[in-house]
Amino acid sequence: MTVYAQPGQDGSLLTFKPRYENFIGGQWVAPKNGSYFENPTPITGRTFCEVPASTAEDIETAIDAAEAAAPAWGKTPVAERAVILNRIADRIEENLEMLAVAETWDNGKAVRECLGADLPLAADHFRYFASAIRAQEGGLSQIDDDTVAYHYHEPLGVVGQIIPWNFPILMGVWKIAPALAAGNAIVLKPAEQTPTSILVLAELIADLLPDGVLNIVNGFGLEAGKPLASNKRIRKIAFTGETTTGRLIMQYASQNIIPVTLELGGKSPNIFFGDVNAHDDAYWDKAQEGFTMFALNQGEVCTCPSRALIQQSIADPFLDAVTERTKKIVQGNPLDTDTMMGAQASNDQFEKIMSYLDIGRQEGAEVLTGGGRADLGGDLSGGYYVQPTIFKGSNKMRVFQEEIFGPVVSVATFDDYDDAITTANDTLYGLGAGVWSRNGNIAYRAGRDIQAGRVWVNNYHAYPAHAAFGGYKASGIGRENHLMMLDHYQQTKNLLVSYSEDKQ
Ligand code: TXE
Repeated sequence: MTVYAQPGQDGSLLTFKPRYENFIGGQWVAPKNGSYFENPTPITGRTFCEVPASTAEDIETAIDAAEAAAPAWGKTPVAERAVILNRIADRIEENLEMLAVAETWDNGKAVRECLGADLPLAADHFRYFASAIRAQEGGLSQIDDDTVAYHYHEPLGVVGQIIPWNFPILMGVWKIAPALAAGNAIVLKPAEQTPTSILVLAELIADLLPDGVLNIVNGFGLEAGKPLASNKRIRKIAFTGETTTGRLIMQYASQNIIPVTLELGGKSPNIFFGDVNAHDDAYWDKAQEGFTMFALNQGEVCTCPSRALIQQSIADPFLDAVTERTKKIVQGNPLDTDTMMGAQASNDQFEKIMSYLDIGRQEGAEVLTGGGRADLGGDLSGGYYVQPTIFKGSNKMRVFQEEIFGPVVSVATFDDYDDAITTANDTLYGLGAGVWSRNGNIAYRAGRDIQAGRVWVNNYHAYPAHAAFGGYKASGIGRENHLMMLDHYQQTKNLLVSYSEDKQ
């Protein structure tokens, strides 16, 4: 067990600056209007720094810097770009604990998740795209004996990226790594709830990148996000956030005819078929662990398995087991490596979850465990902690249909395969899903029949860089991770060349 010291205290791995600026053109630049907002840590609720409340003017300055940097970066040989991305990965690994503490303090999540997942995955993401860009090839088609069509991948130029607060560094890296690999310059706006840890990362890697290739401008959605997403000078916008905001982003982009990728909400089904207790103890245990994944990252994951569908034949023993297991989830100081669940990322999000706990009860859902605020006492009493909660009810209830984005799972039972798939697909969303069965035919068919972009079979919440991730239905457009991500950051140039010496 390790308990990391709070930033700024004796023995701490980092001290935050009291005030951060925007990162533009390789410099730290104050917002033009001189306005800042306070950033509290969800761990205690106390403000620890302030960051720019930027406006359209700051976005324009950042786009100027990105436009100046984009041509040279786009022409930098891929081997050189790959070296830089690998160096960034090394730098992340060398500073893993410091970054983990920064991320935990800004977002509230348990430090063990940052150490074990967020930051190793971030480093690996840079490595993956460093390799992917070197392995990418163009194409050649022979039109006739004398005529050849060459197909090149070209960067888009300046791209805009708007990221959420649930995995501030990792969601940033998911967008930054492929965009840089493909030769683009970036203007990125972090979420206002978690504006700081990504700046700590930028500070750490600033010397590795040419000035202006990566620019970070903080601020609110309408004041800074909209001017970025609707700017005529960006060539693509990538967004992760709420579905309603995603609709707006598409509208802005349509004015400028630029491509959009959207990672939006989810209400992911996690289906446990009747054979899960017919195997060894290890599999029974693994399936239970798969259920409790709803509490990972305090449930603030777009693929949170927030609807568990359990076959009637195993419902009683399975629910007893997972309820007991959920009660054992350790809540406490997020900087303690024994803590499994930390604080919700903001007070607004905390309030939203609390209101859904009321809605669930009012709808008649049964509370199997949890159902309220977690009062952790002491220094943590001002933080935003929620008990992991299991509701039992039916799929028509609001707690089954609306994204809560908290440590709350709604459980229903099903009779047969068709019933399970119909219920799983009875949702606006289609981002993630889980299937638990050792019957290969059931697992395969269910994986194909569920309308979701990512279906985990006999596992959940794994995010390797080389598996495509993205939504069906209202969960989004486009994919992140995997080689195919490069397509979203490149355009195709076709050179159609005649080598004919025929003079006619
Ligand atoms: O999202 P928003 P919020 C869901 C989750 C959560 C809810 C609300 O259910 O409770 O969304 O969270 C920027 N033009 N997800 O309010 O508003 C904003 O500044 C341009 C799911 O934080 O979508 C921030 O940087 N940008 C999700 C980002 O958009 C705008 C992760 C996300 O904020 C803008 C987060 C505008 N008009 C929340 N308005 C996931 N899929 O993982 C806001 N922004």
